[in-house]
Amino acid sequence: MTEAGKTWAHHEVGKKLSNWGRWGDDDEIGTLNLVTPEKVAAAALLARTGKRIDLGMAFDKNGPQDGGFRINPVHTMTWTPLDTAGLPDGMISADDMIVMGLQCATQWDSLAHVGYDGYFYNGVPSTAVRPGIGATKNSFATANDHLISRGVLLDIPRLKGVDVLPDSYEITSADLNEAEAAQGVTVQPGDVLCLRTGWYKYFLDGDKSKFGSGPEAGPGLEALEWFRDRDIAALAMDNWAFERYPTVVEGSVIPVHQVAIRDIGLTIGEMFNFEDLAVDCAQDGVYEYLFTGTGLKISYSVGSPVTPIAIK
Ligand code: UVW
Repeated sequence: MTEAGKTWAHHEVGKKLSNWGRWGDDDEIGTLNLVTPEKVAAAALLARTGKRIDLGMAFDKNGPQDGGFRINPVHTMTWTPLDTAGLPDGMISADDMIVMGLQCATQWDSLAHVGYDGYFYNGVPSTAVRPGIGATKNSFATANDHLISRGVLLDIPRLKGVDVLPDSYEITSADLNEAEAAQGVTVQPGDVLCLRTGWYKYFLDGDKSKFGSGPEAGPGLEALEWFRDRDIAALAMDNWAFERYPTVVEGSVIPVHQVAIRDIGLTIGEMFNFEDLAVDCAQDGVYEYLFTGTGLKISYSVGSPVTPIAIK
């Protein structure tokens, strides 16, 4: 499409890679349709030893947010044993609540999170995401039971022999092919691809500014065709912006988000922790596992916090 006569490169890529209509005109979950019952049953067989590796952040005041419109979780005790003191049978209990941005830490973006030209995935108009209500279409609540599948880690810094990819490094389809060959694994339809940049190290080191702003490594527009061709169900990243940042697409801010979410219908994840998983996979040479990351069924939400787990 054009704006004041301008053709946007990423809109053209979006047209080519579009999945609109592929699973019906009313579909709201896009590539998560590729997580079939057969896929889940096969993925379950990858849990061979029961070893669990946590891929998520803690949801607490020490989260990655450093100002701006998203806040770290505010956890409050609404009821403690002090409130139940003196009950005749000695019972004690506790309750709590949390206030947080759904996008504030390890998270999924739903297909109502980002679009362009007035539309979200599958032709859902921008008006479907309403002030005071939320996403009346493409909400995360429709998606979350599909986020159990075969997980595959592609470790790009390991391929390149570094701890963390350089600032603004663009992960290409050639990198993805080389990582598969080096690791002896093939990404298959319906997989949740876990793509490591090493960026999470900055968060672990306490450098929130480096982790959450400025030039960042990630995939660019070119890699989107690879994700579409391989028919992955979801793509989780260990960085903050998901994509190579800043983009080289002139005049755009997050074009890879726009095409991935709006056109391909790809559920994307951010701020996943792949550090322990990367060490474990390098040790045992096994880069596939049962991935669980269902998130929260929050009605009308445009995303969800998640505590994803890899089970080997
Ligand atoms: C935006 O900031 C719009 O997106 P994300 O949180 O997915 O990076």
